[in-house]
Amino acid sequence: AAKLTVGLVYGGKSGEHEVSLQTAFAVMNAFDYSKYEIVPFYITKQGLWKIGETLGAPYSGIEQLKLPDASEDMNAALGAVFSGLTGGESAIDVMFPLLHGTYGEDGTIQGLFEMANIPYIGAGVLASSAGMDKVVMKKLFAEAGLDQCEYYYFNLSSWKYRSHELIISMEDKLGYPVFVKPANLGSSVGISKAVDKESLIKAVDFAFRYDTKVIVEEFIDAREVEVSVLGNDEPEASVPGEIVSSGEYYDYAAKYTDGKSQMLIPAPVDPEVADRLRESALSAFRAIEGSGITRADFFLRRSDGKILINEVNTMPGFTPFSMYPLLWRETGLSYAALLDRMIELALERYRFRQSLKFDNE
Ligand code: G1L
Repeated sequence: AAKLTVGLVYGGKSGEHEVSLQTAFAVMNAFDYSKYEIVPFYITKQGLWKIGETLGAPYSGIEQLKLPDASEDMNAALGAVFSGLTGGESAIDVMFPLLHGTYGEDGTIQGLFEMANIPYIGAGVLASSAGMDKVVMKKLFAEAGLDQCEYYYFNLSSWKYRSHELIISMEDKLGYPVFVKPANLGSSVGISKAVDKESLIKAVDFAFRYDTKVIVEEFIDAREVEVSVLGNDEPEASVPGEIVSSGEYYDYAAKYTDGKSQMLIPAPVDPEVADRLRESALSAFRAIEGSGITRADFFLRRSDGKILINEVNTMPGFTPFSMYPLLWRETGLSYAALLDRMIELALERYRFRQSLKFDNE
């Protein structure tokens, strides 16, 4: 059979540009080149697209991912990729968007692929944007009956004109300490902790530098556990893993480290707790109408052992040493097998949606 052409899209305008390059390099090296050929798409920090030659083998180093300046040929090749916009057939069978943040993870690049009629891996437009907005996500979780921490949110104009009332309501509802975050960011910028009114005001002003909507969450003394979910209409959940901040860790067999913290895989929790975590991860996936993959992040409250959903991530860390693939490896699915499955799921979702009628013909 002919090889499947996978478009690997990486780089991007976000602060995660370098992480994206490293991830793209890992993914590129894991593909089975007897089944796939790769077309690299590099998005520069300025947001410009560059396309590379079709690859039958991985690049030998990360630097090669930074493609040369655009040429006429390159622009023609990009035109062929997006020929679906003018009624043609794309040169790409499936796109793999490896992009973090407000340009790529929030549903915009998924919308571009939808309009160009190209299948793509991972969450669709709705789940991607819902997963990027902490407030929308919490509302969907509440609707699905998932337990979560207490929170409060407001926009910039309420803060400008009614900050006094907001602070009083917040203090009543959440107490201190609290975490203050921009509502719309995937990464950790703009986040700070507040312990009293003065630091709360500072934290809110700081968060408003990154977004026009801010969310304030109660502090929970809890363990952090995560579950990987894979699938479309019948998703499956991995074993849970635990994140332990350095210092807390002492002795555990399967430990991995990502620099700042350690991962315990599987998480040392009772089988009954593990089952409930997996069930909740599937509910969270369904709540945001996920497809392909998501990582569901939970708090296990120390005082009473209660499971609280924190968030889902439709574009989790994805090197072979990241939590998402490691949890699948522990569950019996290798990194390469995971890539195969993600591509299958992308094509399955595309075919299913193709068969729907989108107009009144
Ligand atoms: F497309 C998938 F599979 F959904 C997908 C896309 C992006 C999975 C994981 C990621 N992750 C990232 O892009 C990143 C967090 C490594 C970018 Cl910085």
